[in-house]
Amino acid sequence: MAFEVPPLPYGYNALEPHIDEQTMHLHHDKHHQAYVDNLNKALEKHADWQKKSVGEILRNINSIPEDVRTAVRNNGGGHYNHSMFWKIMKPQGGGEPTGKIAEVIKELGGLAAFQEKFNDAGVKRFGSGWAWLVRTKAGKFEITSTANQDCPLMDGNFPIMGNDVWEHAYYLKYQNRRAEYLKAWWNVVNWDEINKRLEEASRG
Ligand code: MN3
Repeated sequence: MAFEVPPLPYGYNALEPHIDEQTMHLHHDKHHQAYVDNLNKALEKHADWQKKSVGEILRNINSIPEDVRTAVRNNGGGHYNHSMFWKIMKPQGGGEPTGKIAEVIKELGGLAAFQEKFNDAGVKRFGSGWAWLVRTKAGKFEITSTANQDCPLMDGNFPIMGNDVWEHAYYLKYQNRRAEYLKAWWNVVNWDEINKRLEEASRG
């Protein structure tokens, strides 16, 4: 069974005006599809790895055969990160966090401080990458960022939520104004889904 791009859980225009329809089409149908195609291609001759989940592959990235490790890192990371990304957004999202994630955010200084730190991680990520809230292997919550399509799972940390700061995620609407995109993104955040990921992280 080859890896597949999951369908968007809402319409392509559902996140307007914060994320525009054309960006969603290109981002989901072209960029994510390319990561999946290239991941499948990289694992073509490695049938044992094709059976694993992409999360399992990323947690064991250093055991991936060396000839395809970089391709799997980039494209497996791209597949996992984007599969999460579509789900942690929704139309009419945002607002105050609910459930357990509200407690975590309170511990991190409250919503305004949390958003500021998270956005700062995104703005300061040079080039392409992601801003994250992770649960570290030691059980701590940290705001961080990664380069390219690297995923916190590769370091044994669990990605609770992440925002894509590659130019393809925002350039059509926001051009070079990454900070503006990061701010607007909070209007489409899906706290219910983030709570599910938090639960998954706690289960270990
Ligand atoms: Mn992307």
